[in-house]
Amino acid sequence: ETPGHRSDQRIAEVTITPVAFRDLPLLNTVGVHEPYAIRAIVEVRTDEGLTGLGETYADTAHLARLRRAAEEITGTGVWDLNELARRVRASLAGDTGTGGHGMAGMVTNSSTADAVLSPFEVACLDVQGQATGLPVSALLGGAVRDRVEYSAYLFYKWAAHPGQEPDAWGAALDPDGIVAQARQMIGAYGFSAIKLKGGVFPPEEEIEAIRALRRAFPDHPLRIDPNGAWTVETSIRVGQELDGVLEYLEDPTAGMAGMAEVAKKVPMPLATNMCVVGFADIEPAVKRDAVGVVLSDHHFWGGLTRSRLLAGICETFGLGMSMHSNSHLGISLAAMTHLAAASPSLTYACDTHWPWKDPGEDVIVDGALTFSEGALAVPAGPGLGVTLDRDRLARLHEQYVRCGLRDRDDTGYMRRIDPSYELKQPRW
Ligand code: GKR
Ligand code: MG
Repeated sequence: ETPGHRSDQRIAEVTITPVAFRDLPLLNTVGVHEPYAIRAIVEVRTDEGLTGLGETYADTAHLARLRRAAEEITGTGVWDLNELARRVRASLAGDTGTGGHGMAGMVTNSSTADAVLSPFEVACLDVQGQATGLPVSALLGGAVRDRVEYSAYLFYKWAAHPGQEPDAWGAALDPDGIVAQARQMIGAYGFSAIKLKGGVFPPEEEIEAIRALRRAFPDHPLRIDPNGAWTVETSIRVGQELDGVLEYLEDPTAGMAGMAEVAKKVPMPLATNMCVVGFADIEPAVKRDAVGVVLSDHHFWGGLTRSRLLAGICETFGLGMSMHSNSHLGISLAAMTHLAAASPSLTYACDTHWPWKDPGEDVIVDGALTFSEGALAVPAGPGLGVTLDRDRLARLHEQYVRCGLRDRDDTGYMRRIDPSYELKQPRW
């Protein structure tokens, strides 16, 4: 069936809507998640009237760049992704700012241009899919799997944000709390791999949590990610102690040189979304043998086609692939799922923050993405396969306006709660 859409459609109008959704007090090595997470929803409308969707960070500097790029890309053909990238780069000329990456200081040197390009590229692919009747996974080279596995992404957390009623997850501040959280999450979603966000408590306590998870879930691959909180020495000690227990050790220490040192001395592969964050990082990482697994993330690798390029480069050098996540909504989850489906070497279960989101809060119509046995079926309809719900979009935008949060700041929020809190890297 040919849907009969024009192949020369051009971008006629771009709308960028910042939204906020409730988030829980999840702890990490730079602080704690604020009561709201913010995202920007991008709509690209063509001169034929099709609308493609994208989702990205909404921090102030990033929003301003998105708006500048939106003006510049009007008139671009939706199939001309090279021209789209050129125009996005042109819109950033003279912009040397580094802020606005939406990652609370955990990923700071990724490419600004790639982060700005990403939601527009995803939206163009969504349009291409609608115009051809093909799912985005087909446009990326074809789905090699029809379900994409995700992992149970565990966080140490408080029972509630200060002043609020305890949430449905309760506190998780020790090994028992982490195991209880894993049981609850795996019970609800069926995940078959587990990741623990570390860097919060002394490494001995986090090792104990991993051992407790191993006892409770003997067959689930396990990972820990302290976001670079450990020295080289600590990382090596943790890696050696968890020999045979971890499937990979994610960003134990900050910086390529340290990662390379750790990689030589620990038995398991090192994974990263902090030390290889852009194309320029690949050559030094390969030369030094610093990492074994790259966590891709289309939000800062320039969109889906550039993430496929990354996957090809990783394959060439024998690097494994997994996927990184930040607090996100359904448009991102759909894009992540199409990308993972079309990336043959992405064989690890992907990260997602999805379970931490209130299921009632999203910008898409329910039903397109439903977890079963820890995986999502790859949407088979045209494009991304998700539909914007305008009432929900309006509600989450209003929430953005009301909540007043304009930049993710896990450290600032933590300091307002505990003025003695210090940012330290390495922490142990
Ligand atoms: O949500 O606190 C968090 C995570 O720590 C996130 O911001 C990281 O970017 O999940 C991420 C990671 O794997 O490093
Ligand atoms: Mg990570």
